[in-house]
Amino acid sequence: MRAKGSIDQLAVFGGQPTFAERLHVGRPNIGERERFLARVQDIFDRRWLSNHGPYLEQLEARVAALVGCRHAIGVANATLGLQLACRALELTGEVIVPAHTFVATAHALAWEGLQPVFCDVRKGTHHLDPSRVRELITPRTSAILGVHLWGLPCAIDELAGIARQHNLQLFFDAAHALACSYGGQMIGNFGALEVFSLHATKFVNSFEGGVICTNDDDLARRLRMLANFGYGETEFPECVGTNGKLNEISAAMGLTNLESLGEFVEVNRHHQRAYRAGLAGLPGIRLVEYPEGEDHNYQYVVLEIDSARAGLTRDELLKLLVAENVLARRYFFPGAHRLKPYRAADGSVPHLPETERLCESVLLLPTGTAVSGEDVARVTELIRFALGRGGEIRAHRAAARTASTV
Ligand code: T4K
Repeated sequence: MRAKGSIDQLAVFGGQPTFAERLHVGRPNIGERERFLARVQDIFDRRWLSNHGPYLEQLEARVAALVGCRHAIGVANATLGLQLACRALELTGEVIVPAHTFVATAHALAWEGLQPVFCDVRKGTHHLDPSRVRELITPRTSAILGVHLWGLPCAIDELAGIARQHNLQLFFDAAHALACSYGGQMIGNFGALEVFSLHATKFVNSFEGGVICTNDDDLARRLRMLANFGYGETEFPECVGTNGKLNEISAAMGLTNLESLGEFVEVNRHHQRAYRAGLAGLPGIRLVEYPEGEDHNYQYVVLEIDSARAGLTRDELLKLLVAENVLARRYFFPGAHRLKPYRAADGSVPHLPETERLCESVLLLPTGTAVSGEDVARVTELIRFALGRGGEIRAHRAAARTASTV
């Protein structure tokens, strides 16, 4: 790793990349390997590979204890978890959802024959704007699906008030929010149900996986039945169901990683602080904050770049970083409302100004246990170097372009 002395040393202009190996956003955290491998042996010895095995039971009990909820139901992934939720809640017609989210949130609805109605986020947050939610309610609306993006809770109380007033279901995509709290209570206890992701890129992973949490006994029973081909307590299926089960290897991985949760959070928190300190005072740069007094997993380092003040646009900075082997990510660009499956036939898109602004300005930086403190220091140094020389970099690029066309 080498520090840059001048802009022609930037990799984008032909210099040596700062990092010899790529730094990723979403590199998996891996807990105690020996413990996981012992569990794999156990699975082989027991010859119980799936269908509600003992490791799944342990995983579910551990998540329920962490969240403090009555039911935690392990599923194959969070997307399927959201789909099962739509079925169990018997949703119809339209569901109000943010566009500033991973496309899986919208896909889960569309896959279930529901229409996602994209809503803007509240200024200063990355979450559903309750006042805009109200405006979008029609006679066809059956539910509001909030997303706790970056593990930060959305406006749960306000959304619950709206849902009550209009007799709508309220449930949450909590893919990012395991081990996070809202008003001192753990996420997983709000709305009708909440769905966590245990995908490889999440801070606690089970390779692929998800967990649905609810305090509603009847809903839990229906969710389990739907995820198991419609089988309930009897010999024959009670309804049409699917296969949403989590296998034992995944459950063992999830369980093993949950045992290291505290350590993962600590590393994430440490990196979060180092990024904040390293980027402090840079004009046009804001790091999304994790407020004191709540539990957070700190799994995302979310940068907002105001290009007018920062000297470079988000995409210019991204290009520079990628050339240096820092694979920062534009989560989520473009907004779900602009993606092909959700664009109107006439090309029109809903008016979501705050979502558009975020989609143009957000950049996620690498964190987690695969990233070292020294890596974080180098990345912040690189960003400071680049943003302090925005004008020079643009001029250099323009000159290089002119030279190549001569
Ligand atoms: N709701 C929200 C708000 C979500 O963010 C997600 C998923 C869901 C619902 C659905 O949850 P699941 O059904 O997946 O349980 C990734 C993940 O695939 C996805 O789970 C995640 N959100 C989303 C934010 O990110 P991509 O398309 O960005 O993945 P990919 O392959 O580009 O990987 C991301 C980075 O991680 C890369 O730099 C490579 C690195 N990586 C990835 C994997 C899988 C590794 O280093 N090792 C790995 O094993 O979607």
